[in-house]
Amino acid sequence: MSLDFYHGHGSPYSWRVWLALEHLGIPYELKVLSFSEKDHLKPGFVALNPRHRVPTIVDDGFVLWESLAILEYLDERFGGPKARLYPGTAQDRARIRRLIREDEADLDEKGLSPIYEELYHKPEGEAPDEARLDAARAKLVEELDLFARELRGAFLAGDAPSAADFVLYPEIAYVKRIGAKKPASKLEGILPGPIAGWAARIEALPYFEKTFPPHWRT
Ligand SMILES: N[C@@H](CCC(=O)N[C@@H](CS)C(=O)NCC(=O)O)C(=O)O
Repeated sequence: MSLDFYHGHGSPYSWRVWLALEHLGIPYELKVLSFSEKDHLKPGFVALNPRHRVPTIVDDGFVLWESLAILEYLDERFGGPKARLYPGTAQDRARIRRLIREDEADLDEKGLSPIYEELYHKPEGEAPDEARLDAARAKLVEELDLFARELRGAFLAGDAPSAADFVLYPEIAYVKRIGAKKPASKLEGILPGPIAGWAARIEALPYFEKTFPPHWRT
């Protein structure tokens, strides 16, 4: 029986799980929920996940949400000698979890999210808070530099992508998109060379294209 994967295009949390499913070669059925149609609030989905969030998976009747719990579950259940999300020794795996925590708590929460909020979530007619934008941009630059120094070969944990790469990539895709769409963000060209090169390697993965949010192509 294949695994059901409930996804929303543009959700960074869901995108990380999609990349992981592909990397591990797990057969799955993609179920795309439309946020604009409020599919996530419809009774069928809320009955599955009372927190009405993507990603959510159903594996042989077992329902799981929270992207990081899903990544660890997929690795334990389906990871093997050909592909792992948390490869290596206990120390290697602990480092991957540290990078993921830093991505969420530092790069995202203190860098990217405040920029996103200022530029996309302000009430109509309210100008972005420039001081907050500047502080968040400076934090993002600092974080990108720290992550650039965490590369270990082609990817963050060696020559194959890991859970840390799949968690970081959607954030970097947002940096690129906001930079291109909102000049006021001053994010265009902000990626340090090693991170730009790493992002290009993720984008060259054979399964990457199908995971790219279709509404971002315009
Ligand atoms: N911590 C959760 C966050 C998931 C999340 O916030 N998903 C958003 C999309 S980016 C969502 O489904 N929101 C719909 C809602 O909250 O009703 C995870 O890592 O999976």
